[in-house]
Amino acid sequence: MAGRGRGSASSVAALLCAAAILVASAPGAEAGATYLVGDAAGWTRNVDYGQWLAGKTFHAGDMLVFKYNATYHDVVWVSKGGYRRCIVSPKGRAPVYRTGYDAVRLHAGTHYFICGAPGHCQAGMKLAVKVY
Ligand SMILES: *[C@@H]1O[C@H](CO)[C@@H](O)[C@H](O)[C@H]1NC(C)=O
Ligand SMILES: [Cu+2]
Repeated sequence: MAGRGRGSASSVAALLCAAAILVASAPGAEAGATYLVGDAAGWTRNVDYGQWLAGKTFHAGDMLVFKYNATYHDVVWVSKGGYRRCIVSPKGRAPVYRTGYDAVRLHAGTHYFICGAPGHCQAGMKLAVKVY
């Protein structure tokens, strides 16, 4: 009985220890770089975001900031298919940002963003970011 008690106590200690390690690593994970999408042009039509991406390497924890006029634009985090076909998919489920100044924290993988306003994605408002 006493042994079992000590066993569960040390399990709790191990959990607390693991939690402490997670908390300790969190500040490092947040210390990523911040990128203003499109630099001075911001998030708008007729910008070559492929060119903006050239030479940049993104890491988990980095942040993208989309700056735009919210009267005309928004930011929709879509699937690969949504990006390729310029459609918001899956319908109604993709995160949509529309404040005009949206910061998005990136995790590892490839992430796809488009503007949801009619015709804007086709006019170049699309961004595919590979994150390491
Ligand atoms: C957005 O565009 C509208 C209409 O052209 C303009 O009145 C407004 O000042 C713009 N907002 C920003 C933040 O530029
Ligand atoms: Cu737009």
